[in-house]
Amino acid sequence: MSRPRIGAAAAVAQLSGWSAAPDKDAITKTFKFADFNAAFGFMTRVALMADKLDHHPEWFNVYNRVEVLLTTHDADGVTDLDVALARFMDGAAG
Ligand code: H2B
Repeated sequence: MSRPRIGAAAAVAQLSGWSAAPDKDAITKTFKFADFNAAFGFMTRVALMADKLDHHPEWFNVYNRVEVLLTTHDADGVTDLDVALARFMDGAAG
């Protein structure tokens, strides 16, 4: 059972620093940290929560930068689960 799709525009309106992705219904944000240790600590905290929610990010890390894209594959677009994970990420980034 997939959740209802709310769409990227509705999601970014509830968040800060997140944008609608250009080519699919998804939201994106780039997080910057002091160094790789801080970036990977963030990714570790997020990974544990993502697995608990059974909702996983698409992301790319180079050194202190983590580029994140959130969408719900089952719904083929953005749902409230993406908003929940985005909020958790914002909190985990400090
Ligand atoms: N993550 C995301 N972002 N979207 C999904 O639809 C999704 C997921 N589905 N993680 C989950 C896993 C599903 O594939 C498993 C079988 O529950």
